[in-house]
Amino acid sequence: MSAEILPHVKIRMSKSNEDKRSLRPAAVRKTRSSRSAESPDSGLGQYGKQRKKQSDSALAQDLRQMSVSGPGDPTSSEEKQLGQHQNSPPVAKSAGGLASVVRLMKLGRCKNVVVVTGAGISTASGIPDFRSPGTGLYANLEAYDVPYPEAIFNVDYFSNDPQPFFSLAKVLYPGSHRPNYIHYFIRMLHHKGLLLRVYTQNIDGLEKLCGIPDDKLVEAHGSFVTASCHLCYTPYPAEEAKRAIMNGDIPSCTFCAATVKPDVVFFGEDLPQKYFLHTKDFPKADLLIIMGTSLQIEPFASLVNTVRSKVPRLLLNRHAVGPFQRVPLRRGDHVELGDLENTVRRFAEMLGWNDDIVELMKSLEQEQHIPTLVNGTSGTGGEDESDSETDSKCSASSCPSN
Ligand code: CNA
Repeated sequence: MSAEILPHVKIRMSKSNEDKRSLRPAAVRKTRSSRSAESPDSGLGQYGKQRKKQSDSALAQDLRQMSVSGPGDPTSSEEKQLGQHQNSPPVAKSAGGLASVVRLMKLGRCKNVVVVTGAGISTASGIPDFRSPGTGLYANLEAYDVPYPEAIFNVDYFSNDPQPFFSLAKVLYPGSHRPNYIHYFIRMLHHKGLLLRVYTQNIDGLEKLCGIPDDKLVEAHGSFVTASCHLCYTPYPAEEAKRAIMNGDIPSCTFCAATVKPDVVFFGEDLPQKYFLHTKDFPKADLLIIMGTSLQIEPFASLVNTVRSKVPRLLLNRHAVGPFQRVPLRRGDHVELGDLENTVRRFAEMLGWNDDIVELMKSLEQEQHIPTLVNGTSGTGGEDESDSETDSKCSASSCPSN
């Protein structure tokens, strides 16, 4: 299937011309087949040098730990079933899978971890993804009365008829779903001082809700936290927009009377400015973890090709996607297929983090530190502060083996 393009390369009308000029050059549209999207660093890079220095015995140990992960060698019959996606091409064999990545993390070689996520990390919270056969939103769109699935996130379609999106928004609005183990695993990466940034395509706000601070999070496809006119971009109180949408009303702009929508990014709209942090983060990353995404939406999907060429990339998903469908895999690529929550639990157990994550989940849920996102009085402010303090006390090299 070809990748969909979210052409978020224009700057919103409300932004100044200066902004337009400063952002446009960074927003080169990329495709998965584009060579320019491949790693900018063809040299060894920091990670490459470290690998070169690795002793023969360490390498031999790496080799002994190698396992083939994926549908060909599932850990359970359930995962076997889940791993065999209808249209999956032959899956490249992953040398090492989780074990190799865990080993690198325990050796302290992954101190700038970038995480890329999609709707698959939130299915365990009860939010359907787009493309999972049977359960995904695209397979269940009769209720929304749209001519084709993407219409629901098409800004021109919305302009003409906002109702399909507003019906879906009622399901997706933050408030009725809780972060799950996978979100807390990412938060634990931050807590251990290893998270450079998480780039999510999700609009459910669950990363924020589990306490990942704003400065560690890029919500590339926007969120429900703010709202504005879809035509003139005049800001509109998010809480009022939510109230109207939940009541079946259509919020309209106080300036031009066009329909207001939450600031989730539609096809044909711009990505938030924060997205462009990727130009610094990906070349700096020493480990890329990709979770729960079909890597179908551009330009986001091509981000995974912009880490340095020797940097390990770990795909955790139900089936191989994007560059992980290639046979053979790029050296340093690892794939672990199966149910994401099970895989991430296993990952955490191998790192020795499971108890910490369970404890963190319990304390946050019990202490009701779940902030209200829409009214802008997010409780993450206080939490962020304490979490950042924790980070500064936590030496990145010593934490992973804790
Ligand atoms: P997608 O295209 O639906 O892909 C999801 C991927 O996750 C697929 O490859 C699935 O196989 C995989 N997956 C789903 N559940 C599991 C699981 N339990 N274990 C392992 N793998 C699993 O969604 P993408 O995120 O790739 O597409 C990007 C879209 C989806 C963004 O624009 C989002 O705004 C949009 N979206 C977001 C949400 C949300 O915020 N929770 C929900 C639905 C759609």
